[in-house]
Amino acid sequence: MSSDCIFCKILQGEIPSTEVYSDETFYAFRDINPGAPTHILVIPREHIPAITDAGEEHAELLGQMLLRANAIAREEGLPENGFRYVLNCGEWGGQTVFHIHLHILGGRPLGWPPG
Ligand code: DGP
Repeated sequence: MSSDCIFCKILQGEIPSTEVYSDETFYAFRDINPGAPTHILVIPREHIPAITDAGEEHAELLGQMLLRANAIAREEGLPENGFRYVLNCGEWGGQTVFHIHLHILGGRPLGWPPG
């Protein structure tokens, strides 16, 4: 846990969020500023600031995060038409919260490349 991390505060229940999924390893919730009709963030409970901070010891965690996201995407009915995973990294990558989070975006056609 990091005391100045917004997502750690969400995990602790100090900041309210709309839960989509929760277990001992992951939490998923609706993005406060949705960029698509469905916009969910999947986060590990472990505080890892950015994907580039992950090491070999996180390989299983990161694999499980993608599989969890797949399950959530299926629950949300996204695979039929297609959807997108986004993992922003660092300032130029658009990362604003420094606790790894996987965006699940869907529910409309998505443009490419992103801005
Ligand atoms: P990124 O730009 O990749 O770091 O994405 C951070 C996302 O987190 C952004 O889409 C907005 C979302 N967000 C930031 N603060 C909160 C919050 O307090 N609650 C929720 N639900 N989402 C938040």
